[in-house]
Amino acid sequence: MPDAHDASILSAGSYGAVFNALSFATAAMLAGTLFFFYSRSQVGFKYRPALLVSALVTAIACYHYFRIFNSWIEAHSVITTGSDIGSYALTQTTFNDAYRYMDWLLTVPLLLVELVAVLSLSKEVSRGLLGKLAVAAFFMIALGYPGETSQNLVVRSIWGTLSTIPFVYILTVLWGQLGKSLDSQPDTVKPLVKGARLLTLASWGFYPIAYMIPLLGSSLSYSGKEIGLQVGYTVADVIAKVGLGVFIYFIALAKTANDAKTGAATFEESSALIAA
Ligand SMILES: *C/C=C(C)/C=C/C=C(C)/C=C/C1=C(C)CCCC1(C)C
Repeated sequence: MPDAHDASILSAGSYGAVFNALSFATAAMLAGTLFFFYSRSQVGFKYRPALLVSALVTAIACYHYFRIFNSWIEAHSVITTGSDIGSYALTQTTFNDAYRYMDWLLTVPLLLVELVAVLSLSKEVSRGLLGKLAVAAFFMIALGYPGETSQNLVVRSIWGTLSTIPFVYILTVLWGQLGKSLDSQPDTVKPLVKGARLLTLASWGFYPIAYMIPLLGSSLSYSGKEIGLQVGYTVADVIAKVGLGVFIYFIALAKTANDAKTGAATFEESSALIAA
């Protein structure tokens, strides 16, 4: 039985904070999936794939959050005797960090598809851009993982720094390309594109910050590190996936309305919109 000085004990409040964050994210991802999937019919045909990709991202994340949530439960058990009664101790089952990284390997390239779709580039140019960004995303995630699973803070810092190189590359390219696209976006769409750009920068920027929390050193308890990391990644995930999806939905809606006005919509679309 662990004693009161055991660094790996979680208070009921700390355990609950992560438990609730994971549960909330599972629900948010499910709600996002249903919303993005069923709102496709409200936008023009060419914008539907982007909404479908949003739904795929949240569906994949919903599955992983369900697994992470269960892993969190299995990795801790409530202490029933002694002075720490009511707190939580680690069990023999280790909490599985790999679910998040597996999730990112799938969802980050799909989020890049959503963001590049907003640019309305020609097929060839967007394919080339997406290829470069996807390769960078792979390295960002693959280089972060060895640091995430290491207990050694020096090792964590080195991998974290290496992972930051492709990370900065991705954000710089996206920021520039989205900025360049503003000139060709309809007026009603411009503020939405700016919003999507800011939301992406802010939410993606949150991951390396959460990653650095355990680097605050030995002064931080197991519970402090684990809460910072898990709640931090969870909040960032909900904003980066559901939040971006909502922006993509509004961008698609505004572009659909604009196409109808300028006559760029197909005949079927125009009549469907008039009927609606
Ligand atoms: C839906 C999931 C998303 C948008 C995940 C994004 C993840 C990152 C931007 C992760 C970045 C990292 C660094 C820049 C350095 C430290 C290691 C990572 C992998 C946490």
